[in-house]
Amino acid sequence: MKMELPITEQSNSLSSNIDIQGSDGILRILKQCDAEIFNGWKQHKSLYDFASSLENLSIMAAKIIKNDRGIVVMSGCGTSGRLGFITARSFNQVFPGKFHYTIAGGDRALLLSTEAPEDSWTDGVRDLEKVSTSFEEVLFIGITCGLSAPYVAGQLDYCMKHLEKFCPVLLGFNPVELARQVSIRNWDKTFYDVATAMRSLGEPKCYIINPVIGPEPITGSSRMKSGSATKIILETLFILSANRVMELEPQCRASDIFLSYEILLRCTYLQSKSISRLLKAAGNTFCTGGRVCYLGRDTEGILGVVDASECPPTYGADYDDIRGFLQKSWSALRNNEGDLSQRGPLFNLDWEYFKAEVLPLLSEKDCVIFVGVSPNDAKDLLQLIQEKTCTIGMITTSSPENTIKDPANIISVSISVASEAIEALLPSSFISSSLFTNAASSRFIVSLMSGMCIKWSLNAISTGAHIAKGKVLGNKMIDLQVSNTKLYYRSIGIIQELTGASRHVAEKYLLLSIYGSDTELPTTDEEVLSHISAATGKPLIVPTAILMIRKSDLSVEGAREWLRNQPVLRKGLNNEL
Ligand code: S6P
Repeated sequence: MKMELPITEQSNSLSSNIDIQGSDGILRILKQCDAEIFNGWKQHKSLYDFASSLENLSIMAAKIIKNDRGIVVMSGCGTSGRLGFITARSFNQVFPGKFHYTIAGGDRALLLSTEAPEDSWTDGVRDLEKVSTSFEEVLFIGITCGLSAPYVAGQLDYCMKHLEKFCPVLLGFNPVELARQVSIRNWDKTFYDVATAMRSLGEPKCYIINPVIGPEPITGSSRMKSGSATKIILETLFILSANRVMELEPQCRASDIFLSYEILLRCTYLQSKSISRLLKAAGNTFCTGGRVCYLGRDTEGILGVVDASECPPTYGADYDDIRGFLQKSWSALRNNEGDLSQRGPLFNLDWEYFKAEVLPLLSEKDCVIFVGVSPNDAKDLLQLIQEKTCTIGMITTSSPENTIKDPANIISVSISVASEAIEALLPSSFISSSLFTNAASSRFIVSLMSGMCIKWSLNAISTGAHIAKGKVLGNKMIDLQVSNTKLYYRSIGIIQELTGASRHVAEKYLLLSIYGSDTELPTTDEEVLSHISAATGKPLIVPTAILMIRKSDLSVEGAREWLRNQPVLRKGLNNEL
């Protein structure tokens, strides 16, 4: 029997021709796909159906936050881990020291894609034990959009063995039936086993928050809709919890908060015209061999760094193709391991580093985008960038009465946040709490809202620019890195789908592309892992395999040469695919 693909790995029918759209068309499709976060998908339970579970969970969270020896831990791999980190960082401003995170691969993974540690369930357990050891009560939220990451499975299983201390929560976007059933190295459990065990235990011992929000606009790119929904759910949960801890009346409701985010989505796409101009500029930059730099500060700047960090595994991008810089660097991140800038140039985030090392290399081919900061607030730097004649953009948010005036010669995306969104997210009682001053609380809520709009805009720009560069075929990423088991099997699926080849042939050509010569198909998990380590860091693996199957007379070298001359695969094959 053929297994149904998890919804997070399915192809979205709304975006099947996204690769041949211009920038306006790309924006229109992304808008429709993002709307599914709120509208739901087919017969499945939608975001709004989880409102009451989140309200119940917020009672548990509030109890744990009030306990002197209680903490919240959020954990995940790749984007999921980064969003856990960002949420912990934000809510520590409200309840200092209460929010913690673990991320597969440690803090280096906040910046660089280290996809391999995702496969280790034991690393997950080790990291969770470390962060939770000196506490007596822990709300653990394991984020895995695909219900698939072994790192998170190990942690959830550990929590279930220690229910006297942990309340485990699984956050993801597939029904439990579609949780991953692939075996996990050195373990007798699959993700599916863990998820079904959680389901049997049920609330209030543990929670599964898994609305179905429909497939991603770029197949499998969970940084997009799933990442946005993760941010919405976590923020909703902790706004509700903060209300409870502060014993505020009236308590706000989860569905009202969801509605605010829905309004924010509309506010963002009302700026489609200007986002589209910036997307086009970034696309032109990539097509002419230039680089895109985000310059941001605070949470918005971190979202820029995160958006850039996701492009290498998703599109095979080079780390310098698109890179984020953050004012005040690591001290602004407030991460577990502190300043990592000594680890090498890729760990240098600071604007000062940008000024000294990157700015001198810029030219008219390049594009610099200010994120969450008006270039007028960085006048000296702006002038230096203007002298380099590169394209300059900015993305900011503001309340309607406080709109930022667009500076000349800058492609400006200025998202004006509707007051209805602010009102629902900012319950009056929240403002008057003694724990949080009025000004601090409204700054906090505005930064959550602004972050959401900025995430949607940046995702659209970086995705659209890679589409322009030919890194998407139909709606499939075709130059992904083959750097963990999920991506290995996803690559085989993409090759099969785009060539009609059997699974056997698709895997054979994948290995041919990795090694440049015929290789036995793996029969054990260990062999799969060694193919993954051979593939890690190698460019154009999947497009090369596709091309060799489609043009049967091409050698590996011939296919690579062909791709160097014609990076847009569909165009090169005269729309045959
Ligand atoms: C996805 C991103 C990846 C995933 C990571 C975790 O766009 O590139 O880094 O976040 O693989 O996936 P999941 O399904 O466990 O959240």
